[in-house]
Amino acid sequence: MKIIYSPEHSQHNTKTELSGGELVSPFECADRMEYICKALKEYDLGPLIEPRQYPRSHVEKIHSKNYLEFLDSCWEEWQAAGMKGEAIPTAWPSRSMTSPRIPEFIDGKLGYYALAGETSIAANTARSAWLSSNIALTAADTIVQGETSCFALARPPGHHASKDQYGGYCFINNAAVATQYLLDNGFAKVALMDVDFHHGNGTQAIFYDRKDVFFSSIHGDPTHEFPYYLGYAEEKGAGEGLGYNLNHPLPAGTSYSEWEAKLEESLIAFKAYGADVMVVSLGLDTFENDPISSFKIKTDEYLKMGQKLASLELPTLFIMEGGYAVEDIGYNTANVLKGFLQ
Ligand code: SP5
Ligand code: ZN
Repeated sequence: MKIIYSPEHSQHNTKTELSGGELVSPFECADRMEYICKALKEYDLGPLIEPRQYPRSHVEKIHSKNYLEFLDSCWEEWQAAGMKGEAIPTAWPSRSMTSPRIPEFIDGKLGYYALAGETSIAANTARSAWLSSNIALTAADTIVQGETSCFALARPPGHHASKDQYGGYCFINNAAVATQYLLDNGFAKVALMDVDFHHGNGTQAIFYDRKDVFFSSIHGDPTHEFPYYLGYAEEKGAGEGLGYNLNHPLPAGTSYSEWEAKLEESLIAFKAYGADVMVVSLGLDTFENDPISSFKIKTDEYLKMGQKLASLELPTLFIMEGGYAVEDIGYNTANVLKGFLQ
């Protein structure tokens, strides 16, 4: 399986994450990629290939122009305002303040375009986000060219990013950009399976009223887990998209066998839908020792996850999302791909 990767991701190297009332070193860190590359190499899973650069128009089909402009200029504006630390929002257009106006000062813009406050922005964050989307596009192109599987080894991740909001460590929704590219290049119905521990709120929102993408997610119950405000089982799609959104919120302590029963349901729904390609938002934060999550999947069980995903027998594009047990993420990721290829 071709693996699309660039070491340039490491330019997104923020120092702070607001967590538990403290500024800690970010869970979503560059080291994650080192461990993954090492394990993929050890398992001989495929060649690492550099991404190509695609026109911005592919990303503009998913994200609004004003949001992308904000992303590109945020760090300069924050610095120009004399702020000392990394860019973190502190005020939001919350339920009691609903003016549609977008503020002009960076502090107000940050709250407008952020859906959470844990994700800091610094020099090169935007650059790395764009590079990450080019990795997803290059991988999608590999599927368009006829390969039956490909892995977009990208960071920062994407599935929390919506049309015009960042957060949850995500800026550009790589899975959504890749999905749109597949639809624009010969595929008709995309099954988008999000296996990250957190609900893929951004991806769900982007495709919620569309029937050309069936989004399904298995995740920590949002009554107790980030992103809290989306990801419930009653969210089934809207308009033409009604019936093409399937959420499986699960409690803390969920084991692999309980998790797999939900994956089975999603795969059955994808088959009935008639999907001709699958995109997997591959988060490894379902691991038993993940520092910010609460499922109990073991390293060996990721082989079964890969095998199960392969049973759908569709061309499959894997896109890297979360996973924060840095020393284990390599083997967990490699096992999914190895199981898929078996
Ligand atoms: C892509 C992805 O997996 N994003 C996850 C974003 C999670 N953001 C909220 C993190 C809350 C962490 N709480 C830490 C508790 C540590 N004991
Ligand atoms: Zn996650």
